[in-house]
Amino acid sequence: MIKFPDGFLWGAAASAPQTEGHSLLNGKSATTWDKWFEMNPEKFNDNQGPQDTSNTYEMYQEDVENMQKIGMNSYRTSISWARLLPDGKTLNPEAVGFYRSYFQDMLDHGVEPIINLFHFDMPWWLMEKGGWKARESVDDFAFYAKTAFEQFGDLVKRWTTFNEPIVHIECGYLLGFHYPAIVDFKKAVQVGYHTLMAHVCAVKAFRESGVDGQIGIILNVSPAYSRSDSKEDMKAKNASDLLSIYSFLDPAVLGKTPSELISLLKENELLPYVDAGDSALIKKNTVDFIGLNYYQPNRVMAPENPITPAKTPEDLFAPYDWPDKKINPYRGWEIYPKALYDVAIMMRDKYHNIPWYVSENGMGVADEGRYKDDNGVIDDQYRIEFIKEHLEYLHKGIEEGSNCFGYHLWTFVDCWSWLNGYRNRYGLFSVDLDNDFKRTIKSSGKWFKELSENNGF
Ligand code: BGP
Repeated sequence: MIKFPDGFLWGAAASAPQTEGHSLLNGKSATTWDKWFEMNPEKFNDNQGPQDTSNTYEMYQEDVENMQKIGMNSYRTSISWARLLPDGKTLNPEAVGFYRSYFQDMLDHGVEPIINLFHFDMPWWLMEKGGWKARESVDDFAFYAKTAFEQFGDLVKRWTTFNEPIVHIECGYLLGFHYPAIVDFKKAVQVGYHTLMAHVCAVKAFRESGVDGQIGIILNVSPAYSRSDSKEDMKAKNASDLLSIYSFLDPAVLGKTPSELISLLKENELLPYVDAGDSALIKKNTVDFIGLNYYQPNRVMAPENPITPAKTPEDLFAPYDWPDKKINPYRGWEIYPKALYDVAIMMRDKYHNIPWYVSENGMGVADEGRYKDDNGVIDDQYRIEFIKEHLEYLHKGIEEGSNCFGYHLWTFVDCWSWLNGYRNRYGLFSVDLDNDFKRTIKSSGKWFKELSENNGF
């Protein structure tokens, strides 16, 4: 039997835009997702836009009961900035009422709400000013954060500023999966820098608010593994880790951007504009804990014909097709559980063993209806296997001293996945989009109850 430390968090993660629905109702203003869907619905799987998602806005009470039923002791979701402050300044009382009852309900059912502030859902009014490209976004975000601490600080004891900042940077400014879907490495770095400063200023606002609790940030971690240990391949690995992991983890935990990253950006003419006083702010406002979302490693090799200065990250590290990889064919992501052990050891050794948790891990599968048993329950044994394999490696890391305090699955109830709509399902509960969003437990949901009751498996 694999046992986890006492008080370990067992739960799941989701976000406001992917679950709430009521996207343009109850006083919420548009985000880039609402606008993009209005402009280009054909980009979204089956024309599934952000308007209804999983209807948690109306169904949260049932959801919270289900959380308790399957033994979840914690749940991470986000507040929608555009719902709380539709114009960036004015408080929406309906939003305050909604979130207060949602969070209170969780507390009443023994589920700790861990609340995140930004999950890829840029308000449209801010995008019109340039989004994270504009320096003023930093102050706008700090004001939003302060407002959230004031309104919900009595209910929420663990806050996070951003979910996977690297993703909105990459997907919006390098890969075309998020609005504004442009390819511009230099802009991507500037957007990243302002995101970092927005995070730092939100941490500052938290410390100044006097609210009791802790604050952290959630980062996606795709540790790089190189084709070989040749000097060139190792350089590629290092560039990948610098850009995608250390860029946020170092300043968030150690209060400093790595000097190697600064040199890399300089060599490639990518240095962002910074304000005097920023480094002091970064140094002072480090976090209490870290959330790490782990889905897949990054296999890399030295690029064959790199261009300097680099036009895209692929000029610094090229993708390597590892012949032994195991793939989740629906999402196209490699399944490599051992990385969780490597990450645990990285946190122990490189980040002074700061408390951290697995804030997302999970497996998206298309067309899950085919796995229904005679009782109409999706028998997702593959998901149970996936979780077990990852937990085994996580456990090994904890046994060797890594300070991990929880595991959250992506996700609790099937939710909307950006351009992928409802194609891949991740939940412990399914959602029937043709039947009033009816929730039905899957085999993995039943198994999760045993997992949390036994604090292991
Ligand atoms: C993470 C995001 C989530 C979620 C998940 C699954 O990167 O934080 O929002 O979407 O990945 O990925 P996807 O929905 O793209 O399949």
